[in-house]
Amino acid sequence: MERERRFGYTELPERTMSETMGKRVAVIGAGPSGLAQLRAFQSAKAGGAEIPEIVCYEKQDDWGGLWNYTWRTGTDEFGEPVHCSMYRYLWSNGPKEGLEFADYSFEAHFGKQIASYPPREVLFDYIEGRVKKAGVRDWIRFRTPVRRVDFDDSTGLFAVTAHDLANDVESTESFDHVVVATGHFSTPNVPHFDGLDRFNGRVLHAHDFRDAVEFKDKDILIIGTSYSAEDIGSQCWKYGCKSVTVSHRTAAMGYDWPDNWKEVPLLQKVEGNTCTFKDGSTADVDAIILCTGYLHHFPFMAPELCLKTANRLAAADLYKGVVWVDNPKLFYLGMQDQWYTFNMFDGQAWYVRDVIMDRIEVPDREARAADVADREAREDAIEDDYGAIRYQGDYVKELIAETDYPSFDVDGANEAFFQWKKHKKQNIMTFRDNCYRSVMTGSMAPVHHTPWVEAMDDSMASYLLNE
Ligand code: FAD
Ligand code: NA7
Repeated sequence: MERERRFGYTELPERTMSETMGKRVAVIGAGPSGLAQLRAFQSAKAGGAEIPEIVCYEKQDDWGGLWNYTWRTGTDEFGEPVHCSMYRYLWSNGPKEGLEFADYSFEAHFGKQIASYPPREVLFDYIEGRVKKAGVRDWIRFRTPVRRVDFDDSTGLFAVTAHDLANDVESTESFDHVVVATGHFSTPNVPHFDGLDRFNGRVLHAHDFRDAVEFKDKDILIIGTSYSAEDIGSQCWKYGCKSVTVSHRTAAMGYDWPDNWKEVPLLQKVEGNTCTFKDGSTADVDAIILCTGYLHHFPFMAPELCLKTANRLAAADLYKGVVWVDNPKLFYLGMQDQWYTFNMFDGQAWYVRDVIMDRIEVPDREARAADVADREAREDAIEDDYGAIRYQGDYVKELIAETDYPSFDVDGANEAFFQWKKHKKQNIMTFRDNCYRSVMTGSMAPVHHTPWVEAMDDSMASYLLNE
């Protein structure tokens, strides 16, 4: 062990070279994207194909990625940055009919159709159900963060260095392919505002928000106008905060908010508890929650392999949204801004699997770069959110058409998103009371037994009480 730590190299076991096409694949992360990759390979194996040896490295002690909730913030018991950005009482912010797996429906998992906006624990259970059934847990090395990924041009192999935290051993292994599936909503983007260092209350980023009850009877300021801002503000309102002020950089969200909400321009300065905004207006607040998004952050990737992209639909430097333009043996999953999630990750994972298994040929570098440029140009021409949903739906269609991932009615899933947007516009505090039809099974979701504003219990037991 000591030798491994000092010299940092473990020989590839001979056994593996004679098995499974002789290839080894490292999957980094066992969240929804990484698990999609494991399920993709397992489904090929179940179909009789010889698959590569798969090693999945996971930093946390369980799978599920962001859906694996922890009360911890900052660093964990090993001094690692806490991955979790989720919080208690989080219910899906979009309809489940848009994210359903095509090979494992909600009805198949729960034995009945369930309402359309499940809380976190319910979605965790659903994600876990598919991979438990697939039997891929043994492929995962838990509590093993990847520290470094390098590529050796002379051997055509990656060297992946990982730290087994429980045994405190660092070692390096060789792989033919690396799939990075570490997510991009975990490392907070934290801007500075004048006077924050002297603010007489709590300042936190959405990444560290865990429980709205903390803000009961408080006046809160939220910076940002996207999903975290909207949902954390709504949670705090639901659990009894005194007022919500939302400060925007670009534009207000413009929903018909409750009376104790207001939307204001960007924060300029903080003096004591008084916040001054760009239009000169002020608000006295007890806490400031920075819902200012996240950074794509891959400190373990060698610079020439490291994805640098804005949070957009056409992520930079990824052919077909997944293949690293400069080295097609390297893949990134789930790096796009997300309307579609779980079934898009599946489309990506099945595609990556087939590239690795030589079922799909990747074109030369010039064609790969042209593909990225085309995706960017088409994204730049999108006019509104409806266009963005169609764009990402088309991407899902494109991927699944090239593999044996079960085809599904993507236009129908788009329609669920369109309805969701309309329902939010109608009433931002009741949109989760609506239900939609599954494009996988054709059945309609039941109306949940309790309107979202009154449902304080987010447990799975409570959610599944629906007939
Ligand atoms: P993650 O879920 O982030 O998983 C990445 C995994 O990689 C983690 O398990 C992590 O521990 C591991 N990892 C990270 N670094 C390393 C390393 N160096 N070595 C080894 N392992 C590592 N999507 C929806 O569809 N519906 C929602 O309602 C919804 N709500 C959301 C709410 C919040 C607050 C956030 C932040 C996101 C939400 N999302 C939602 C989007 C979310 O991005 C996806 O649902 C999904 O979790 C992305 O999966 P992933 O596997 O790509 O990334
Ligand atoms: P997003 O969707 O990336 O949004 C980030 C928000 O933060 C957006 O409104 C930005 O405003 C705002 N922002 C970013 N930097 C600043 C600065 N410097 N000042 C003011 N405002 C800023 O992140 P979310 O956390 O909301 O959502 C991420 C995921 O979590 C998502 O998939 C959800 O499902 C949950 P802009 O509009 O750019 O002016």
